[in-house]
Amino acid sequence: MPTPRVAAIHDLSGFGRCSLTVAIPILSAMGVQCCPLPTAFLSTHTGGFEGFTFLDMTEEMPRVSRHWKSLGLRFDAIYSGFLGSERQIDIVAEFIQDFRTERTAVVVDPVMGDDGRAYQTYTPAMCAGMTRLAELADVITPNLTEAAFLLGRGYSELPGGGVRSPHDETALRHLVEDLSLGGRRSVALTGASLSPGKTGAMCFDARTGRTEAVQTDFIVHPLHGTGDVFASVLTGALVQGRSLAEAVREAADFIRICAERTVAQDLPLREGVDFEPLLCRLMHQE
Ligand code: PXL
Repeated sequence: MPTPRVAAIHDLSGFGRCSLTVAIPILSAMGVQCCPLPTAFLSTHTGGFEGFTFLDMTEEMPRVSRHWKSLGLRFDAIYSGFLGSERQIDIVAEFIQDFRTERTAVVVDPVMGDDGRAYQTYTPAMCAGMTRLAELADVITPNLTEAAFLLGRGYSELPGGGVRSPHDETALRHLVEDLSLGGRRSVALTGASLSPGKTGAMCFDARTGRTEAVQTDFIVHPLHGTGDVFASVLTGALVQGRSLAEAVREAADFIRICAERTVAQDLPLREGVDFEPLLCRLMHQE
């Protein structure tokens, strides 16, 4: 099988393990070529650090896209995450329209917020734009906060009022079905807990029409960047030809072992998931 290729549209945060500093090593370990299209360069991520720098890459992105187009590049997946400005919504939408083929998986991680609140740099207009962008996706990977934003619902209207877990299974199933836009896109809703001490994802697979829960042991919250680790492993597994449920299982299990390692060392949660020594677990023998 030729090496699959993914265009990864995320920020590059120098410290704090998220976005491209997670996506590039994870996809590489999985035997997937990652082509980064940075949305911003930050000194750290915006969750739990003060005084971070932020270089907006909006102007550069269409230039990169035009060059890649002139080279005739093709991607097995287009995977987007944290965006740096409202204008980037249209730039990423155009990128998807330009590069999407029959065999391209479009994975939109609708990064907007957590714990019921938007991230510091996200405006209401960006959140509204993210909902439009996510309509182009084959697969979305929201957390519960992002699910509320996508559906225009209050966080407190979600299963468990957003904050209490475990969540009601029927309510989670209805939620992913609502997020699927009538079965048009697949959904992996993260942070879904079906029983005490467990967490994982509730999935809707648009290919089969099936709704399925994937659960693993709950280790700790809030561990920064778990959403990025999840969506990166999921994207890697999808381009390797796995089903949505198999890809979600691999992502959830990898996060669990990384979270165990992070907590065992008592590392600051804002420094993210201590995943590097565990990358070998994502490698498959040829
Ligand atoms: O993990 C999501 C994320 C990605 N990139 C940046 C962030 C965050 C969440 O805070 O700040 C820069």
